[in-house]
Order: sequence, then C-alpha cells, then structure tokens
Amino acid sequence: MTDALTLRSVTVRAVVVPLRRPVVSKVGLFRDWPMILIDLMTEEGVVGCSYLEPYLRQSIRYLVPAIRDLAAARVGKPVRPIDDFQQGRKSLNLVGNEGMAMIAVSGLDMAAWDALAKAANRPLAEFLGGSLAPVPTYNSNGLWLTDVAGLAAEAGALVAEGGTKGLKLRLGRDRLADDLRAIEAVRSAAGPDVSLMVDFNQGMSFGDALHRCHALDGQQLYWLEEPIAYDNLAGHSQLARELATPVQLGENFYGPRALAQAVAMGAADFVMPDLMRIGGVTGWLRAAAIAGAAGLPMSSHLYPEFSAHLLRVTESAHWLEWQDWANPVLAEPFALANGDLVIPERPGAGIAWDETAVRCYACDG
Ligand code: SMN
Ligand code: MG
Repeated sequence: MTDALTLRSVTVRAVVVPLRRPVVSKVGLFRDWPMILIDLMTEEGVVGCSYLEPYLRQSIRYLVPAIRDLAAARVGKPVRPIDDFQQGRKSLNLVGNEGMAMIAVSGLDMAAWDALAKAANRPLAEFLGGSLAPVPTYNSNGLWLTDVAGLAAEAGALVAEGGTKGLKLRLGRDRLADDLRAIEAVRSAAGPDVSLMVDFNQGMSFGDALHRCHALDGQQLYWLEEPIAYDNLAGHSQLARELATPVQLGENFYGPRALAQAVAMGAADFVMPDLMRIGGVTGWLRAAAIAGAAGLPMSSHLYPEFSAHLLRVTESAHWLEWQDWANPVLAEPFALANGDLVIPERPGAGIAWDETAVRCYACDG
C-alpha cells in the first residue's frame, strides 16, 4: 500500500515554447505554445508533476491563480485525488463547471496521481493496476491547413519520425477539390499502410458538413474528427448515422458526463478525451469506463506522456495522438519506436523539467 502523502505546497509556472511547425487550424494560428507547469510538493519529499496546454498565452493570467487557489485550500491535507477532485469541482461550481474550472482541477489531479505513483515507486500505468507496453500512435505534429503543395514532403518527414502508422491532417478548406488534393498528396507520400485521420476542428456549419463529409466518405479515411461545433451532439449523431467513415469526437468534452451524453446521443463512433478537459487522471478513468462499456474505441488528445499510461488501463484503448510539443521543457522526452510510444520505466508519469529550458521560456502571459 502506498504511504500517505501530505500536501506541502504547489508551484505553478508558465512557459511559452517554440513549435517546430506552426499550428494553422480552424481553432487558431499558433506559432508557439503556452504550457503551465505544476509541481506538487509533499511533506514526504515526493514531488508530483503535470502540465497543461491552454492554447491561449493570455489564459496563463487567469488559470495560474485559479490553480494556486485550489492548491492553497489543500495545504496540510492528505493527497487523495478522488476526494480532491470532488472538492475542487464543488468549490468552483459556482463560477462554472466546465472551461477553466475543470482545467484547473485537471492539472492538480494529474500532479496528485503522479505523486502517488512516485511514492509507490511505480510507473503510473502499473500503479493503476496495468502494465507497461508500447502504445500505438498516429503522428499529429503537422499537416495543418497550409499550402497543399507542401503536404507531401511534410507527410514523408512525419512518417520518418519514429515510423508512425497513422497521420492526422486537417481539412475544411474552402473548396472540396483542395481537401481532395490534400488527401491525395498525403496518401501518396505516406503509402497505403499508413492510416489517415482527418480533423475539421469544428470549422463547418452543419449544412456544409453534410455535403463535405458525404463527398469524402469514399476516401478510406480512418476517422472524421469534429466536423461541426463540438456541442452539436444532434448534428454529430446524424453524421455518425449517415456516414460509413467513423466520426471522432471528444477533445472538447468537459468531464466524463459530457462523454456519457455523447454516447447516449450516438454522436460519435470513436472518442478521444483530452486530459485537461476530461478531468485529469480521475476524469479519464471515469470516461474510459463509459467508453469501454459502450464499446467505443478511445484515443487520446495531446498530453502523450500521461495519456500513454492511461491508454494502458483503458478497456477500449485505440490510438495515442503523438505530439512532441512539450519536449523543449522535458528533461527526458519520450520517444517513438516502430510507430509506438515507449513508456519509460520511471516512477509516476515519467516527466521532469529541464530547468534551464524552463527559465529560458518563462512567460507570465
Ligand atoms: C488540435 C490540437 C491542438 C491545437 C489545434 C488543434 C487538434 C487535434 O484538434 O486534434 O490535434
Ligand atoms: Mg482535433
């Protein structure tokens, strides 16, 4: 049994790290990437670590104080992520149950689970009762809404990065013909054995999505992700019913109950929660139980390090989204081998900061 831990303090810092390829998408253009780094210090000397990727640099100014407030309320108390999750949710409920309230709770939750696994001297997947093994990935480090002429070379480079078995490209250009050219360019460079996922990032109206998704239905795409606004569950459910290609949804589910609603509505064939929004490790485990019981394959969104551990304890585990965006501040970045993410045999989630890099990229928002 794990030794009990007592919360001493929580350090919350922010950095903005460079992206090798700018994110050009329907949710925004990002040349660099904000990260909030959380270190949860315990009286026993164990330090739990996690990070959040809140997309918007200015959100650092709102999120960091919220995380510090939540942490301050727990100083001197035992680290019990299931109880802390409940209390954190309750304490922020009056200013909102989703959005930033859930993000703040998620970040602390991940750091708390990391601390408990470290105290038990086990990798997180083993601490949760699972085992370590390579986790299948698709490469999501590029193929944004950029000039189609550059996509073939980029696809070739992405496949060469660790031999990934899948690639995700972003679609939803003004003309269908350009989406078709993008698919053709990526497929010809990647070859027939690489699965092609496509992501619309909620960029289409329902009417446009009906046309576009039906037109792409014969393209042997692996999934169609977020064709319309994420909370239009009725629209997604119609698309999922009509299309042969699986509909993928989930990076914008705030909490397991949102996933349960999508399942109840038949809004997705596949689901892919994001740790920052689903409720950290606690939220993921609950979401995984729902997806598993419903028989829906579950992939991850961002956070490849924590997500790799969690996919190892997920009944319907599907693909890990591989992005190396946190690497600039990680002391020992995770690596791919034969298209799989190799989980290092380190206690906890296996992340630690490169403190020189953290100082170099420090940012107050
Ligand atoms: C995404 C992730 C991060 C920034 C923009 C878009 C995308 C994904 O939705 O699924 O990777
Ligand atoms: Mg997406």
